[in-house]
Amino acid sequence: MNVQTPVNAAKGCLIANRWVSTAATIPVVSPSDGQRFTEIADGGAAEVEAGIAAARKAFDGGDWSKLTATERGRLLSKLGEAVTLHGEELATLEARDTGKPLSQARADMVACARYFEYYGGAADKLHGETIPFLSGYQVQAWYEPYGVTGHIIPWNYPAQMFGRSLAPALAMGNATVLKPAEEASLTPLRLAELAVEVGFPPGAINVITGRGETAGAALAAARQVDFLSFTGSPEVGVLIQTAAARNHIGCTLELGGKSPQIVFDDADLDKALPVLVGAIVQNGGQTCSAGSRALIQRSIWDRTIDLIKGRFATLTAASSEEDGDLGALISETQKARVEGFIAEAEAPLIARGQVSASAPDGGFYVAPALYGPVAEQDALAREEVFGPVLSLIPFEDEADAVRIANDTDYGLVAGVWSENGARQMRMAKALRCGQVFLNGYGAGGGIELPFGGVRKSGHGREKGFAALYEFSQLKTVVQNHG
Ligand code: TXE
Repeated sequence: MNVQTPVNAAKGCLIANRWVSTAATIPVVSPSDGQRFTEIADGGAAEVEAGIAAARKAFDGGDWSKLTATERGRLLSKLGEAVTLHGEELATLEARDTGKPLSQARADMVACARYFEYYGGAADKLHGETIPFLSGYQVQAWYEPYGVTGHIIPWNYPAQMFGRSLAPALAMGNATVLKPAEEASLTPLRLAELAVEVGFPPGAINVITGRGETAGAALAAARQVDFLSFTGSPEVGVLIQTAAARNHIGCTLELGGKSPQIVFDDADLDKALPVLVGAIVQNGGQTCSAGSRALIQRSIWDRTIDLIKGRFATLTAASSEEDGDLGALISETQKARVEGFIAEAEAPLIARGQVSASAPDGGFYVAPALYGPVAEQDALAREEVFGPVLSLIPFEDEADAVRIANDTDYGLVAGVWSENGARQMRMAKALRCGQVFLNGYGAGGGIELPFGGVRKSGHGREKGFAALYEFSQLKTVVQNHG
């Protein structure tokens, strides 16, 4: 692939607007061909400490702290414009670093820019409250930033996650320290560099690349951090919440899901089926909100399978440049994990897609797989595969659909397909999750829409105004003027 890594993409960690290199580095491998093509700094406790110190300085009297909300908003909007301007360069870098199709990476950059545009506009819109109280008193409640916020993000949507996690925190005036995933740090580094170019003062955005168990753990444990935002696995989510508890600070956790799409016998299948397939193929199924379970009413089971299996068999995994239905998975480890689920599947295989004949050897490709009927207790019905594997599960009626949909430890997103409006609303109320789509499925889209889960999917809400509330704390000011 004829792609040049931008010169500055891997200069080191970005601390107080300067590149800080480390002696040790982490190799960066292209998932499309398994070849190493650059390296990133292997930051550890020292770099994390320096990043936090820079953020502290920015927040406690530095130039960042002197900006008005409107000025912060302008900077965010400018960064959004810069992302749009550099969209093709960023998308190419993202596709190479993650293995996703170039068209998907381009869509990711549109979303990334949109986060900065949205929160740029929102920065001066959270007005606080006035509260009627005793006579002779004036009471106000202010939304204040926490201070230094720590952000640990995963590898599936590095550029989008950079925007989703940082933009609302910055809009509220926090100074940030970000630890991207070691598998995919290049676009976060380039985005941080663009932030410097558009004028973010030193310390507002610090990016420390490194491994989870070193840099990530140091950031989570740091006493100088006032709030943590984490997206990743439930196992590490427990570590983050424990670290936050030790320091008596709050955190938001977004930990993935086993999200159902529920298709009733009165659904418009022409509309539903392409979305059903798209929601598991997008990003190779490596999406927290992937629709990895399709619950199909038994009365339309045979017809639905006939329609879906033809489409599934044509799905092709290809190199990011070839731009197939899906790309390579992020790593050898992730490929092995997904293949493990496929090897141990107990349900009948209905259809399998393919890997493009021109996909380079050594890439981390997995052909999509469609299974059904999947028994409710099977791993495929309960565990997050995080790959292109769709499980079809039959149900009898509305009550049965609710029971099966809610019978996992996760609860992130759900889709309901039915032409019956009253049923849609009953289902929306009964489903135990953070987001419900009625006759549609967002697979994580919608910057304006509050997003987050329950139980093993995590807690707290990102996106929309909800994220501004998450990244701020209320201070109640009571004045006696009597
Ligand atoms: O996640 P990790 P992994 C799920 C998905 C996937 C599985 C494993 O099912 O197959 O998790 O992925 C940092 N202290 N999701 O192993 O390890 C790490 O460096 C602090 C769903 O990649 O949780 C990275 O930056 N940080 C999910 C981030 O945590 C630590 C997206 C995520 O990595 C750390 C990704 C530690 N001890 C995976 N250990 C979603 N919700 O979308 C690791 N990290």
